[in-house]
Amino acid sequence: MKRYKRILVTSALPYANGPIHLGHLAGAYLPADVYVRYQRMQKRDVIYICGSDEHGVPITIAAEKQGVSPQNIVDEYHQRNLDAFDRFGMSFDYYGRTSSLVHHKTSQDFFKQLDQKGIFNKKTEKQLYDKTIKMFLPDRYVKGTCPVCSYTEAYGDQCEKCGSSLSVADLKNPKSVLTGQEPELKETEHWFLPLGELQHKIENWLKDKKNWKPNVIGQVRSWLDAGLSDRAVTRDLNWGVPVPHPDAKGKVLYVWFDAPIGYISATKEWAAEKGKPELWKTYWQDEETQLVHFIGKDNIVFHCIMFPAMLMTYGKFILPDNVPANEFLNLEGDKLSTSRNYAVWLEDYLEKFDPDLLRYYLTINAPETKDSDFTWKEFQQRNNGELADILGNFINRTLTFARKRFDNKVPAKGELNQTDQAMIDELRKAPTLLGTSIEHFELRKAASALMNVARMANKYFNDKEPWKTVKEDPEQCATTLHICLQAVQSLAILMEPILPFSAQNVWQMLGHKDDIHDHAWEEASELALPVGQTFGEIDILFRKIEDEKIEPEILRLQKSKPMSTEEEKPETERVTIEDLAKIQLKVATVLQAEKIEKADKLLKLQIQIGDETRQLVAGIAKHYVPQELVGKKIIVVANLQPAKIRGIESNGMLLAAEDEQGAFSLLTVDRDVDTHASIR
Ligand code: B3M
Ligand code: ZN
Repeated sequence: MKRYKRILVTSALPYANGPIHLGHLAGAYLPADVYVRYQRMQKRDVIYICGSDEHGVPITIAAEKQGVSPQNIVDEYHQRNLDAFDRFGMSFDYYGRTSSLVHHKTSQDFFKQLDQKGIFNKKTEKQLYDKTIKMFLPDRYVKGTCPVCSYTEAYGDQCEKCGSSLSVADLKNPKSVLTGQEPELKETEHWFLPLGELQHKIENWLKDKKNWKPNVIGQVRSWLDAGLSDRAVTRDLNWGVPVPHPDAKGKVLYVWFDAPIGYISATKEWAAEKGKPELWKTYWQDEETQLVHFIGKDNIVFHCIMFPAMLMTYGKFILPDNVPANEFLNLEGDKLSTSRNYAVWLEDYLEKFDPDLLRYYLTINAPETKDSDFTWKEFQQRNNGELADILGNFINRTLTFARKRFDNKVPAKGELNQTDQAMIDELRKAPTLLGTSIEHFELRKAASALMNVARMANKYFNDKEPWKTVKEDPEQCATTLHICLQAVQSLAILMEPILPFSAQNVWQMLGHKDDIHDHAWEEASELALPVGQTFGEIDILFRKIEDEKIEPEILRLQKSKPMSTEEEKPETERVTIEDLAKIQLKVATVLQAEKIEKADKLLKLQIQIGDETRQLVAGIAKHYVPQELVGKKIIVVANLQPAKIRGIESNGMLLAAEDEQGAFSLLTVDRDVDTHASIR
């Protein structure tokens, strides 16, 4: 395998439209961090670049939902995600954001360069257009009836009910999500990257990628076998990098054109921050750089076909040496779903558990070649049965025994017997064993190998019986503890990439005053812990996790677990009188009604129920003007959990009826009962 002068590592830029969850970590971020930490311990020239992906429809949809601007959304989540990553031990050298000026300029330069080379094909095509708001509609902005399962709320690109991926032309009676109007087809011109014409170059570049993961090569092969087609690199959107072309008014760069360029602009920002603004070129434009993209499998086509095609046609840039994409992480046997809050959010996790426990479990259970499953029970078992009982136990019993029996210092070793030598040989081999796995992106294997070193060390401790030899053969006992302490030091170095926080803790327990990162990977085989060194504060490294800490997490997920089709409640399911009693229906009078800015389906109502006034938000703006509601008696569910809709508190829900023809009416009373009335 070619040895490069330097390594440039990137991980996929997370959309800044929501918090980070375990699926993100297992897919792209944690594997990259483990790999980079290892390369740093090998004292190699390596930089780790990431950042927020702040354009595209995911951002504008989040903004629409919350009734705020896209900039508000990205400002919030860029910082929240960066903070959460930092607490999780992600060691980026730079974490940029694609709304930055440097990124806008870099992306526009990239586009102009390709355009001046005549790379793009310009084509006119018909797209759905909402004439009410004069906006072309991206797929997620169109809803209609799914042609496969007749679900009436299917999106233009996917039906969430049957999972079919759709093209917007497939939808029956499409409606604009923003106005509810029927969109019309309107011509618009876009710039296309001619991937079809570039296919032979891409195939030629890929042909020597023999060390790529089979799941990655397999997916790329199927794209190539199907024949690549041109990809539009511009969009009719008002949020994104404006297209630098006189004919492109109102158009922005397609998010998957500008986002990968985000790796380059973030490297530019990193170099400028170091006071060496030209340094980025050494990483991106020198063949002695090994470029590695860590991503999830849904991003393979963009990192193995589209971005390399862009880099090739621009010229001067290096191409990815490897793209070790991971598969997906499932949750308690089901697919993660952010829309249903069926996820474990990193921020929530960090409120309750230490980062290293999750780093270990997501590494040893990583979805490297197939999807894997996160369960809280296995998380607990891996912590209790491996981190605590094997690794932590060995370190703690060694240090406490040496503190008690050898005056809190490292004892000198005496003559070695076969068992001693065998343990020393294992320690000498360990850095290469783990290092080779990491170099080949087999991090599950590296995590297992780390735990096996700790298993062997525990066995060595047990076989040597220092609790006996301390009386019967003190020199033998000293040799045992000397070797065990060397094993503790080796384990501290070997665990650093996966368990960085614990590694530093062990380093300090051994009495070192410096930072473990000042040391090198190979020291794990040198057994160089000095005789006579005094230990630092000794503490339990991994505490057991009790059931009562895990159960609430399991319960929370069960509540938002997606209902499988057979469990889906049939329409005619009967409810009991007790079920009905749980719902508190009340008569209310509308005191005030007003529209909500930028949310033309919603009205904000102040209502009176008995002696209480409260506010609720209702999606009735299409059917009622505010003034006609004042004084009206309506029926509300009074004991519904309060919610925030577009950032506005809504406390309750009014009842209304709508028929197939779209006729809509609020439920009300036909006689003048007052608002103290209870409904039965
Ligand atoms: N923002 C994240 C995703 O598709 C996407 C990655 C961009 S990497 C240049 O999950
Ligand atoms: Zn469907």
